[in-house]
Amino acid sequence: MSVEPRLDLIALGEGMVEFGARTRGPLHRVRPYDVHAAGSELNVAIGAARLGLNVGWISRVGADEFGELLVNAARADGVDTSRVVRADDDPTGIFVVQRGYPVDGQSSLMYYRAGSAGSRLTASELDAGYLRRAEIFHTTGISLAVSPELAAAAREAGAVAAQGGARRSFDVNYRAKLWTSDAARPQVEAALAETEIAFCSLEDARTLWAVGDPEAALELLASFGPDHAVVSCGRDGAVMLGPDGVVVRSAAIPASVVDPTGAGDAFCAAVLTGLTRGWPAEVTLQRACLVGSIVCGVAGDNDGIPTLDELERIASTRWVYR
Ligand code: KDG
Repeated sequence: MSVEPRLDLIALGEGMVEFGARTRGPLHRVRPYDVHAAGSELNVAIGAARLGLNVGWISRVGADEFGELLVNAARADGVDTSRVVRADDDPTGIFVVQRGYPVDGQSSLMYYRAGSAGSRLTASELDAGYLRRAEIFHTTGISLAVSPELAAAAREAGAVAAQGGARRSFDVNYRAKLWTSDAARPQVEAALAETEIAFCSLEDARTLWAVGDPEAALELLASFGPDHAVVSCGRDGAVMLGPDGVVVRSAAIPASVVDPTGAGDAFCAAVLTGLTRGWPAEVTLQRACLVGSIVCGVAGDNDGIPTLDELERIASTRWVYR
């Protein structure tokens, strides 16, 4: 009997097609759009695969053109999509990005995902044998927020993957358009209690727990249970706490922001790659900040994520990390 190989990472969550406004301004005046594959967990899967990990993505997409687009995008980077369910009756979700308006340098997202195929993934559609092959299982607060079915599927998948020996990775990824902070807090805390590697932006820590100091946010995250905690602080870089109790810091790499959406996912993919490949903690965090900054400068959630070779080349030409 052949034993299926382990996967470095399995990410679970809804993929979405992004319509990113090409021009700044209110969407009712925007005409041209760029179309990209997106969705937080899919971004992480694509990013980690591009950086060299062996990755699977679990999701549900419509049996429609946009479902095809997402699956093709994942496959193009070598992500295994064999456990992506095709739904005949539900459409693939989309979102539209308004850029640089009303606040310069910021984007806002409009979701068209109610009743989408991805929001209707159920625990009964999971392949337990596949999940047990994961070294790391990753999901985010978005999956908890989108629908009760998807939240239950994400929790069940994490539990099964952990039985198979996976470390569970969870990014808080609070989205105010999906739920309130009061609704999110208890569910996010419960997820963190069942997580080994936790990610949170300082902005989300502020929103959910009124914590605005990076190291206090790290401690808070770790207090829920994870042995690895990472807090991204935008233009102020990032901090990471490892199982050895050592806190590592990295400055942000200045970027001229074209599209910040997806930068947090790219950052997360790079941290998970560093942890998997045994990079030193400082290198892991610096590379993750660099990847996040590169992604901010490129349109699309994951289009700017470099391959490992590209990343090393870029790192060696930027004076900060020479
Ligand atoms: O992190 C990027 C995501 O916000 C984007 O891809 C859309 O998945 C998405 C969401 O639910 O916000």
